[in-house]
Amino acid sequence: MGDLADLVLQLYDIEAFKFGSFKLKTGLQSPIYIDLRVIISYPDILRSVAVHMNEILKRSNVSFDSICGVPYTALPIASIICADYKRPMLIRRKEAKNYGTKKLIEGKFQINDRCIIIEDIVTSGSSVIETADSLRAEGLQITDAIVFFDREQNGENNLQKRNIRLHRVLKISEVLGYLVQHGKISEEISENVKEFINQNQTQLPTLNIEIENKTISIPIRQRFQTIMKEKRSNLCLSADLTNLDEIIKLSKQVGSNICMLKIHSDILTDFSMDKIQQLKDISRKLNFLLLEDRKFADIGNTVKLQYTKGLFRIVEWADLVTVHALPGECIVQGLEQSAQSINEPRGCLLIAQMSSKGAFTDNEDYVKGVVECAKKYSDFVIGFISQSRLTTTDEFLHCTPGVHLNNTGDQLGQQYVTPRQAIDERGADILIVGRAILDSINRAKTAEEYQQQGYQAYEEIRKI
Ligand code: 5IU
Repeated sequence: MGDLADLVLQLYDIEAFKFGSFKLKTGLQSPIYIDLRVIISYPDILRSVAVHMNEILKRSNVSFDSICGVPYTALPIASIICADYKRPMLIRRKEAKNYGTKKLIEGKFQINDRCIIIEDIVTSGSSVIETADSLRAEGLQITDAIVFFDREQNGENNLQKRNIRLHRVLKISEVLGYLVQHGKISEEISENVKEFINQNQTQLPTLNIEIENKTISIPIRQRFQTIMKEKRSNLCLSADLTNLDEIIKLSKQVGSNICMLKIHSDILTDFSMDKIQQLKDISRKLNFLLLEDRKFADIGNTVKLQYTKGLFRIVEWADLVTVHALPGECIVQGLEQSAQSINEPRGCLLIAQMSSKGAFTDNEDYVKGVVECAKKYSDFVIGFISQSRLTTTDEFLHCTPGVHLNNTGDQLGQQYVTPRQAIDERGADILIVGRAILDSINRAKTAEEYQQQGYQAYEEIRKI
């Protein structure tokens, strides 16, 4: 495999690391310039980089089904690892093809496959995150990335926030150490570079939302479960705000902490299909589902119209909707039929029980009927809004509103329990939390607290 110090010296000789004063794309003057693209012209060095990365991969003990290289420099590296060690490879295109299949991911995979990302350099982590987002949107599980070189500009932290562990062959401080040791650069240059790195720590890139026109073909139930597992979140934020611009802003702040965002489109004063598309794009980027809490309650024919027509055209953007089972199974039939017109998976949550005091849903026969209806239409009904565990299997997700850490209720009948109680005593999988987060001073921080407490209790109690 060769010594790591030798490899660093070779990289220095081929000018993969340059020292001086370089103007970066951002306008900053940098005392170091790193460009690993040159390695493709030096087959021995290229192979050596791949071998070292494979070593790290082996040592990480991560089990996986495939490897995905990030274009461009990491692609030849990933090819060598895959060919030498007989591992299946995937490629994520930079752009979807605009002819033929329009695929973004090339190569064979199955939903829930575990995939490792391979990258040459990590600075902020944004290219790894972008690749992970695309792979996750197709149902792959991404937990780890192997990089050759870490610039130590906070990429590790940024990736961790997106639930990706970083494994690297070399850190910039190690490279500087080897080069000083072998007399290639002075102590002073090394210190200069360290100072520059310290002063240029990156934050998770702010979202640059592009309209993404991707088609997701994974069944919604599976997608939901994958999102929960990957993000370690069973938190649904109930964004009961009356302004969609504000919800869009909020979704960027808390998007990485939640598995679902619930809205009431009929309370929005500024609803437009353009704005809801923006929210949809954020939900794709930050990997959460959109739930329209419409609480449909009419006959099949009417709900078909309410779901597809009017100002809101809910079926076009909501991954999930809430539905009262009161009218009988015809309501689910109507919605399911309408959903077939959409080229994306759709589903619903049946309201089995309510959290409000004196709810008329507190009736055993009614609840039994709801469960039977869910079982009959289990392709479309993926779970319940409930206040207790209604089935013994894990097929249906139990979503529970009425959650607050330091309040017991409001003036209008809401009754609260803590996240742990909601899971333990009320059988929740998903916690629906509204005002506890919305009314807090730091919504992002509070969302993170509910995410952590909620998921920890969920793991312990459901033993997942
Ligand atoms: N919600 C309930 N209870 C229910 C059902 C829905 O609270 O039984 I069905 C909704 C109402 C609100 C959110 O949109 O869940 C809870 O918000 P708070 O956490 O702010 O109470």
